Amino acid sequence: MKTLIASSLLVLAVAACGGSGTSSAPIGGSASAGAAVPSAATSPAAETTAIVVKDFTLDPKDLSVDGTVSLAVANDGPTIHNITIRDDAGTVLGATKDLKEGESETLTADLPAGTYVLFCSLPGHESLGIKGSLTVGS
Ligand SMILES: [Cu+2]
Repeated sequence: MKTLIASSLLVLAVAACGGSGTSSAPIGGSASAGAAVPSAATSPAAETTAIVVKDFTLDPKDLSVDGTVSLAVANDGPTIHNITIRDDAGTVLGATKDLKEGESETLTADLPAGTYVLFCSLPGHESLGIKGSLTVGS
């Protein structure tokens, strides 16, 4: 009897967890904003770099940018991931939201020249391989 109760609780817990993870409006990655007006007169430094995060890899893993950091992060795998930037001291300097498969977000940050870590802040994901480096030039 005890084990029966315990296992039904477990099923409930698993169901609740799975439910929150899968229910979502079908927001596709295809809805492009298309509002960016290219203007040569304004800051030419914001060059966007595309990053694909997928279970459990980051591509590319090592990035170098000059000027403003602008990363177009796309999740191409079934596991939710974010991309977070931290410095040597462990201070978080920017992050995307948690992206589901097919979602994307552009992460911009104005960082001093230096080397930073890119990683997913969800538990265990960094050690599983969602980790890379970001070198910011002047
Ligand atoms: Cu992750």
